[in-house]
Amino acid sequence: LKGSLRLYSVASAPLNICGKRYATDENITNVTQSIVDLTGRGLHLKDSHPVGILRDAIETKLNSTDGAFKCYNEFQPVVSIYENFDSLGFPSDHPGRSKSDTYYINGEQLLRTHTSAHEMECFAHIQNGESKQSGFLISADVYRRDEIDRTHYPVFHQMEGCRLWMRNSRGDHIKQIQDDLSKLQSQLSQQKTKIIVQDDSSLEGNPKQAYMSHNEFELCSQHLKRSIELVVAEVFERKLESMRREKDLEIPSELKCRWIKAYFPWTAPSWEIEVWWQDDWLELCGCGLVQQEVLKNAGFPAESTISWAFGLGLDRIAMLLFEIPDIRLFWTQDERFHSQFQKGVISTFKPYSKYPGSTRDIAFWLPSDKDFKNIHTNDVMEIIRTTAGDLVENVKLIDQFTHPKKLKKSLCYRINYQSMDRNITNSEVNEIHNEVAKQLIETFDVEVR
Ligand code: FA5
Ligand code: MG
Repeated sequence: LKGSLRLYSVASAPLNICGKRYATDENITNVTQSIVDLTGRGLHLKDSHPVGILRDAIETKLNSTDGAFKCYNEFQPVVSIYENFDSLGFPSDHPGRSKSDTYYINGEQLLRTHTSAHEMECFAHIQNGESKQSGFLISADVYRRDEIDRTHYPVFHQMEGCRLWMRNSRGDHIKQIQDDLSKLQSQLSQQKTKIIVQDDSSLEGNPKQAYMSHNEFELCSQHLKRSIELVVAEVFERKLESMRREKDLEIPSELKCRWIKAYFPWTAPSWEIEVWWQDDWLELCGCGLVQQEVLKNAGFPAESTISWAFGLGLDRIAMLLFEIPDIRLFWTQDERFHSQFQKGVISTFKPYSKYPGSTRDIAFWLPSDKDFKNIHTNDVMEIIRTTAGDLVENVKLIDQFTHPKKLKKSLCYRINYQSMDRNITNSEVNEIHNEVAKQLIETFDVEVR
């Protein structure tokens, strides 16, 4: 296993991330320089970048009802393991913690895998009076080790949203949530696009927390669901309107959504919302009522609050709204991309050119003394990403088999090389592909077939 860590341990030198230095640990660090290079780009802050335009549209809509949300958009990507996992009640064996899924900097710090990592801190700002608002939105870049294709990139963007009410024995908060909910409902009814909701509200296997009354639970979860539906109605309405303008098509004015049961360690009950879009269900957002444990960690006395949270992925929605065919385009520096978008406008991306791709296979025997499971697909992806950067469009494991006599295992990956911005020559592809092979041999001791 030692060998497999060599590439990831970016020497034993400290890492410089967004202007700060972080100690590394050769047994833990798996952040590569190519990932460090993606930190601090702040795409969600650029008001004429699709991700930034979408963030702005959602913030504006959610704050148009009662201005309850304080917006945090500049949190740094390095957080503690405590903030990302423990404070949220992640069990110690949760798969999200594994090194094959998460970028670790050292034994205490990592690149956040979701914006929920900042929930506790923002709740604490409400608790200690630093924020006078009863809710907040957090938008940021998040990092996950993952496969490589047109909808997956190791960095994407999320928006976290939370709302909180203080409980009291007179039940003032009940009146407050009712008022807040009716404002929300009237706003939702003014949207031109009607949301048709499927909601199997069964709580089987997804129970409410015992401390809240059924009425509190109902009001708070209605407020959560209507808030998210408002976002969905607004965002898709803009898309439907631009389709009406730009395409001569019969465009529906209804949108089908469904709420389905989910599980998150720090919310109960939990749900996900999916939207029916171009003949498929698209997952947009996870959410739920916040567990008392998190609010206690933020300084609130037990059972003194009732609160909801959601976490929305911005990139997939932005790809759909702006008709962006490949997620790598968000990261390009090419002006032909950036000049197409302007603040506040959802427009359709016009591809400036389609550059041909070039496919190469790489097949190799795993070292016979090593269990096949020791090489995680995400580790192979990381090597390809580090070596070829944004010139990889797609990687697939296309074949694996075990030789019956030699008891050796073979894997074959198919890599499609393609640039978003220019033509790449055959000899350039060959050179990169050879380098990928070399890195696989050096790191995993494999035998290329
Ligand atoms: C979370 O990250 C939770 N933190 C969400 C949450 C917040 C739940 C608050 C409860 C309360 P999940 O891993 O499902 O959950 O990601 C949330 C959303 O991010 C998804 O619904 C999806 O829209 C988006 N997303 C997840 N993975 C990717 C990816 N690889 N690429 C693009 N978008 C993604
Ligand atoms: Mg999910």
